[in-house]
Amino acid sequence: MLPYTITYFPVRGQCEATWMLLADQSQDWKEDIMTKEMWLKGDLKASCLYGQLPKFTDGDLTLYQSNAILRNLGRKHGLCGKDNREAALLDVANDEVEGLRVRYLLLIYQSYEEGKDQYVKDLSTQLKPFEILLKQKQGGKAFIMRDKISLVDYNLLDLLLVHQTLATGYVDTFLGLSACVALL
Ligand code: GSN
Repeated sequence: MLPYTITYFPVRGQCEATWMLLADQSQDWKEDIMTKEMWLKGDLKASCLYGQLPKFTDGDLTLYQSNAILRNLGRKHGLCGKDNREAALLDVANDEVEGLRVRYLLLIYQSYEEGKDQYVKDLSTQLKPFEILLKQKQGGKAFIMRDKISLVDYNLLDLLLVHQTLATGYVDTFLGLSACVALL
């Protein structure tokens, strides 16, 4: 039996960072793909604690909330820093990634036509903190925690790739960020 099962829709959405983490860490997992038609039947939604996907199971452990799933895998696979101090700094960075993800989702779902130009103009301010973190690179590696990959790098990479699609080539103007994309 595979250790992990992830139930989600056939999109990258809130699951891509988790899938990248698992693949990069050479972990196997079972994908339980939920089509819109299956979801609209309502049974699974009713059974989910918060009525939403992704749903993650590891034996008798069931989790919801993409960031909680990511952090759980981070703890299991040594991707949360080497001590409490690094774990705390990674928490800050991950919350920052989540903040930008929420802004992005609001743009896409609520104000794309009228909001895109301003959003792209503001991107340099939004992405600057990540560039500063990644520029601390060591040993030729550009990760949030210097030379050791963490759960936040997968989350950030997914977000950067999404923004590459939104504003083609824009992320390449950030040296540290493009290094992160290239290295991962
Ligand atoms: O990060 C998380 O897992 C949650 N804070 C959000 C989960 C979520 O928004 N799930 C959506 C699909 S992903 N995004 O757009 C979901 O399950 N939608 C279906 C529904 O009936 O709400």
